[in-house]
Amino acid sequence: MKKVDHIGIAVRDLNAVLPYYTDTLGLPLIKVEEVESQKVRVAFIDAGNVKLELLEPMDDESAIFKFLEKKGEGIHHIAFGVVNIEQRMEELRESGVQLLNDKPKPGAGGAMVAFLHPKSSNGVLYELCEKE
Ligand code: CMX
Repeated sequence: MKKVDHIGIAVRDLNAVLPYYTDTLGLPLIKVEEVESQKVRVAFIDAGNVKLELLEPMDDESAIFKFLEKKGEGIHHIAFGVVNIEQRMEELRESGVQLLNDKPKPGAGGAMVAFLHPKSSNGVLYELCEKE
């Protein structure tokens, strides 16, 4: 793993929470985008050494919708930057880690992403993310 790239935070209403981050906490907004493959609208916030990814569900099929229903707003996942995602996935599989994707999927910011099941990561949903 290179380092933590971002921390994912589930929110019900992106526009409603953004001023807390940008005005109250005074953190710069990097960008807002829709990630069709994950059915989420996301905002990336620059928190210095790490980014915060605020995730709003686009519909009730989104994993974030289900998370909000069960657990409410809060920290959803931690994403590690990796250099070669396919290789890293294979190594983790060989170590007995359960992956939630067979292959990497397109994620936010043009990255390729894959998730590790929280059941095989001691209760934490981890994401691997490879950027060009
Ligand atoms: N962190 C930690 N544990 C989590 C979790 C999370 N974010 N989401 C679910 N869980 C736990 C549940 O609490 C549950 O545990 P218990 O059985 O002890 O109650 C277990 O995982 C299964 O949860 P579930 O609600 O029955 O299963 P779901 O159908 O909600 O699936 C998960 C959960 C993680 C497999 C699914 O959300 C998934 O495939 N996630 C990967 C994709 C994703 O999260 N996309 C959104 C982010 C996109 C982005 O960053 O762009």
